[in-house]
Amino acid sequence: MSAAAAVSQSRQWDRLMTLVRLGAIPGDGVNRPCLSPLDREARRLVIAWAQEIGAEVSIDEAANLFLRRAGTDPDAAPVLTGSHMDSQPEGGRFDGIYGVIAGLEAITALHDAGITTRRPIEVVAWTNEEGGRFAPGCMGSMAWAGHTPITAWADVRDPAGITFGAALDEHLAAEADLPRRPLGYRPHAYLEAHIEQGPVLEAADIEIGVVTGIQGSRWFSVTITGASAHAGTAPVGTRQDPVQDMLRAITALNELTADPTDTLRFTVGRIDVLPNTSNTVASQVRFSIDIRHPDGAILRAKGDAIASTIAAALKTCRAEVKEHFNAMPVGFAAEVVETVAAAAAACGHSALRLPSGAFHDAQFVVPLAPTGMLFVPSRAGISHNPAEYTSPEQLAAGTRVLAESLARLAS
Ligand code: HGY
Ligand code: MN
Ligand code: MN
Repeated sequence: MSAAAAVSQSRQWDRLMTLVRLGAIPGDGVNRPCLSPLDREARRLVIAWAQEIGAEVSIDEAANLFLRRAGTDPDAAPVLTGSHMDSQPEGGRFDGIYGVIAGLEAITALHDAGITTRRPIEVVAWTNEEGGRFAPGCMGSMAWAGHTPITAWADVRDPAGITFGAALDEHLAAEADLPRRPLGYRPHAYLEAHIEQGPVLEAADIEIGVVTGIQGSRWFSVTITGASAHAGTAPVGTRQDPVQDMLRAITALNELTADPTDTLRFTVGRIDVLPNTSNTVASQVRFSIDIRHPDGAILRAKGDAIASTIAAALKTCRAEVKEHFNAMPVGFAAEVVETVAAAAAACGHSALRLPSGAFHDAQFVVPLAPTGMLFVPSRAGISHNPAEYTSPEQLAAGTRVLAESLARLAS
């Protein structure tokens, strides 16, 4: 039996639906923050499933979780697959977790089919890909890849004021029973399965996305400081109102990032106002900027113009702009891209090559090893939303192609 044939659609779906209960929110969504008790409960479930097939479990100092299936050559560089288990605050049931469960299902299928591979295969669950609780995202993969030390984010606070450093220490203490491994290594190859989170595959009625690369993303946080005042007595003409200046800044940024081809993506997704009461002119406003483009030169030019554009737009307040995420566009390795394309053909699934609009941990593995991704369709292209949906059949098709690809890369 081939690895693909041994993939169990029902086992995979049942496991995904079991994990949905950990952080379930109305509308079939999930809110499972990284390094939370819910995250730890979900990891314990995945660890137990991995131990059923004798996989070795370990974590590193960034709390990245690894499930290792031995190969015949223990010294061979492993093939790495996986994704993330943390979700957006109003996330869906499949973003991230599908790639971890698909990786687990792939090594379980190899186990069930009695297939040995020369190389070990490791499934990873990266810490804090989303950046929803602690910004920025991809902290686990950036630390693992040597891109940024994990200590760089120790003082980043979540909305409740808890620091990333404290949350990580608490998490590592709770998982002190798990073997610890050093941070980082060079895998033979990395292949991540993920939902597309966009409309392309569904619109083309295609089963598998052969991902060619990931567009670039830059995140900034903007703090505009004014002076709080009484909403009734303070004349508008004398106010230093950061909310009004924020509107001027965002209007100017909309002009800076206007793109008739709708390729450049500019998003303000988070706004915090202080003191946030209806009858006090705000003292301070903080808002997020997420800007993306597949062309590195354009992303650099537009991102580098953000601070000056804001400064020119303000009337009465001052602004501080900080960049805290900078992931330039990456192209995936032909060796992995072609392996996925060949595996999809071998499994009899239609395939389409496309770039990724969402960023992924794979972006940071690219400098270390031949890297690629495969996508399964998202209904109506919806993601980062409880309505996110991919069918059991579509998920199983992706996992069959993943299992076949891993078997080829690991032999
Ligand atoms: O934001 C992203 O692109 C990813 O889904 N976290
Ligand atoms: Mn994701
Ligand atoms: Mn996401």
